Amino acid sequence: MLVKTATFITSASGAGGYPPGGLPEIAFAGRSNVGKSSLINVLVNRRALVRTSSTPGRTQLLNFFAVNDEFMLVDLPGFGFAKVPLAVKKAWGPMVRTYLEQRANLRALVLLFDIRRVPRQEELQLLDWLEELEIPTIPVITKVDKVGRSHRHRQIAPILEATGLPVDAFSFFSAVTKEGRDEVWERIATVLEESPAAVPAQEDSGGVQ
Ligand SMILES: Nc1nc2c(ncn2[C@@H]2O[C@H](COP(=O)(O)OP(=O)(O)OP(=O)(O)O)[C@@H](O)[C@H]2O)c(=O)[nH]1
Ligand SMILES: [Mg+2]
Repeated sequence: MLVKTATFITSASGAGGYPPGGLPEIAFAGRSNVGKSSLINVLVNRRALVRTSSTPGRTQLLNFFAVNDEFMLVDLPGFGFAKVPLAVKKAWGPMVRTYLEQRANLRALVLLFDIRRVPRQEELQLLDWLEELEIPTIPVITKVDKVGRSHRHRQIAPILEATGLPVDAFSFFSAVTKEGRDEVWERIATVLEESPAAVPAQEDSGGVQ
């Protein structure tokens, strides 16, 4: 993917704040601190298009970024950080679920798993929603630089077991070494090529074109 431009468009919490849905979208989800924002920055070759943080729970809104004015990357709020206020924790489910249900131009969701962690209920919940709503999923195991290559397959056994997905379903990624960048782009490009058109006119929306 040749990234000519990558531009922050807007942040939103609810559907009223989403930008017009004329471009296809790829969303990124996963627990707080898993590396969603870092992955987006590596994809678009920018050190800080998306703010990253060693304090988990920083991104508590949906953030929309346009690439080449052709499609959007959407950084979804993370979940599962203990020190986040209860109100914020409770907001995560409806915020993400509403986006997944209502965003007709969503083409796929990149779901990140930390190579060192066992998936929890929220990751599995997300996988259920994606299946229910028939949203194509690109599962990515991140921070692979933290584990020696020879330990990789042993390390991911709990992820395979919890998700029920085969190892081939996952792309391995590191924001440090940039391993996996091209593969993740390829998978995104494939999804975009399969359904490049803008949002089909919707009965209840007055026909966003
Ligand atoms: N070693 C290593 N560190 C990473 C990698 N990706 C992200 N990090 C670090 O992990 C921390 C969190 O990264 P973010 O990209 O901010 O994570 P996030 O998922 O966007 O987090 P929230 O916005 O809080 O939900 C930062 O300190 C990053 O530098 C990676 O591939 N390898
Ligand atoms: Mg983030």
